[in-house]
Amino acid sequence: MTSAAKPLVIVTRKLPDAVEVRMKELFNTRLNEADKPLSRVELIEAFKTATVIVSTVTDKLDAEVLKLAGPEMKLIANFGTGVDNIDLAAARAKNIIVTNTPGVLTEDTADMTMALILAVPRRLAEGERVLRAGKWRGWSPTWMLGRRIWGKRLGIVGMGRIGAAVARRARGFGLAVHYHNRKPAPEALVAELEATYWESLDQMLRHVDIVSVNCPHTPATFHLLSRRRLQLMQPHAYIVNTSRGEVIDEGALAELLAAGKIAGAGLDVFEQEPSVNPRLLKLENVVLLPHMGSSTIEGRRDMGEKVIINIKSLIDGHNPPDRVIETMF
Ligand code: 8YV
Repeated sequence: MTSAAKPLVIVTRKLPDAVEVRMKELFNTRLNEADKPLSRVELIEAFKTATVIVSTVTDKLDAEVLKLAGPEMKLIANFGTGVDNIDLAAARAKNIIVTNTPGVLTEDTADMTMALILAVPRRLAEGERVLRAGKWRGWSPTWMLGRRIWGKRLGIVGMGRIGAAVARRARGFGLAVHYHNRKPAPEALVAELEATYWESLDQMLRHVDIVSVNCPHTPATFHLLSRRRLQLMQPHAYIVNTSRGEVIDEGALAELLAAGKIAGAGLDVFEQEPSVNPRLLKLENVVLLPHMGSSTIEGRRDMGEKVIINIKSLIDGHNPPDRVIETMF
């Protein structure tokens, strides 16, 4: 087959070199060397001409964009696990398959979550800021005291792959695992983690010392951690989020942190990325990261590999292995 006869694969962002090289070998691939996110007009144009779009979290693929997809358009191979950037119903209406990259970023994201669980109560970023600013006056018995991790209760919101990976790490740090999920986790996992299931998120929030948000963002989880629920947390409690900003009411969180109603927060994700609520930026008791949860060289390579397998499967007439359907969420 000549390259011209191969289906067109449009990649919206710059991917690791090894992934791009392989994609060019296999497909008629249009890359984004400049890594400048596509404008809405460019996205629509891409959907009109391509057979496959490789999208990322920074592409908003809503009903308007999808409705304008051309007859060749068959697959959105999302480079990422979360698919809240894609209107799945609109894709289905156009018979466009959606795939994601589950599994390969579980451990990296869990590591980053654990890093935040440690960093916030132990005031890691705050201490570093003081030192770099040249304001460290030397050791003191009463200065820069954080809170002990060992022996505390961790409440995981969403016991999926990442939630379970966080729980495994947390146990090594002496945390008792509590979790809220739509349904109890499989028995073997509960036994392994000695985890306590809370059917009521409200009740769990009242009882834990650290909350970790690990559920996907869906219409059902938008502002799951609402102002009312955040107010149920104990004033000494902390919250970390490596999932999606939209799961927490960010404005309410900033207010409660500033008022001392919540002790601290570790956030890797935000409601309006790359904007961050300015009130959060002023607080010392928060650690703020620029959506780095899965940012490892190995993780990005594995994500690319998954994307390639999904595209290749479709082109060869097979079912892409990581097909996403709305009822999964
Ligand atoms: C990805 C993520 O880097 O996979 C996800 O859901 O949140 C990130 O870690 C991003 O989505 C890439 O599209």
